Amino acid sequence: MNDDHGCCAPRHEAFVGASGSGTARDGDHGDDGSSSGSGSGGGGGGGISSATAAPSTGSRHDIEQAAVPGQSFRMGDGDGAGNPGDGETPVHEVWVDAFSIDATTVTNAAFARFVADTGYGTESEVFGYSAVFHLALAAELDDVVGQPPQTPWWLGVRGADWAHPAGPLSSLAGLAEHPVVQVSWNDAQAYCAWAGRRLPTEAEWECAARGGLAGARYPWGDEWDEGQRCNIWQGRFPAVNTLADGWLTTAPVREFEPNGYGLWQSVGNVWEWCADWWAEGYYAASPAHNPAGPTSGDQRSMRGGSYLCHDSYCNRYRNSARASNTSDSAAGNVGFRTVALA
Ligand SMILES: [Ca+2]
Ligand SMILES: [Ca+2]
Repeated sequence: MNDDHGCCAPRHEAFVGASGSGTARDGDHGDDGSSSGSGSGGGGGGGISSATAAPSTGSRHDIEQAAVPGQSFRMGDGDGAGNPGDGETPVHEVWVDAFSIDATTVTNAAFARFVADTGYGTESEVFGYSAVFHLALAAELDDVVGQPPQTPWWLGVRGADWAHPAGPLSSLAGLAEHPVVQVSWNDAQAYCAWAGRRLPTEAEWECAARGGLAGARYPWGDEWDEGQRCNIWQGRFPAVNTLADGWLTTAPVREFEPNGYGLWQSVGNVWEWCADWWAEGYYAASPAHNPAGPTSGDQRSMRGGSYLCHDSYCNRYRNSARASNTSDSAAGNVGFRTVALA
């Protein structure tokens, strides 16, 4: 557990009771743990409770695929850039079997097909609010139901959900090929169940993000060249964004250049849910073959950082960087990509 990850994406509980709005309720967490690990994804998402369960209907998932060969790689932070408490060390050798992963994160267009096909209601819709970055807010002030004191740049916004990612006055106009956001881990599981897919394990995610470059800090290598390779924050967080990379919040999923395996924007843009339970100390106990995370926990892992990352504040736009959140939390900077079932 690491509460510092609230800077990356707040827990939905951070807003509960903040305003007495009456719309926010502490829903069933809907996560019985049965779906942890690498082999899940087809079983209905492991106890989705409050949101509408999605039937498994085969695949309308049409995200381009990237093939990652089976291999052994050095997992973790080998250059000391990691944050204490994030558990990026020890670096350890890991084997992962070959897999096929989405070249981009799941888009709004793809998620819309899922919702149209199933009628699925996301957890943000059930709770009645979700987390929006303050500079992106598209809502009346009356709809701001909370603001965590430790991370005041996050606003709990009534009516914010995947189709209204910045609040009820926003829409998906122009965002069809942007990553879907405001989706919880449970929502991502429901999508996977519909698509006949699963979330990547952290090991698979990191292997894919590395793109075949052993030990590199970024998907393109070790060198940083002023934000032209990915979508993060430039300027003074959280108030001044120079937009040097062109984007305040999400960028289209094919912005910038893909890595050696053809993955786009594994670092930056949006955090990506992984299948694993989160544990800071997991690397010291990780099995060497196809590690799938701890057998239980109270948060899920996220990887890759987002448009809110900044070198001075949250340098988690790196291959080895790790974060976490509870299964029912969602925010405007968290999405996911999926992996084919074996
Ligand atoms: Ca940016
Ligand atoms: Ca990403």
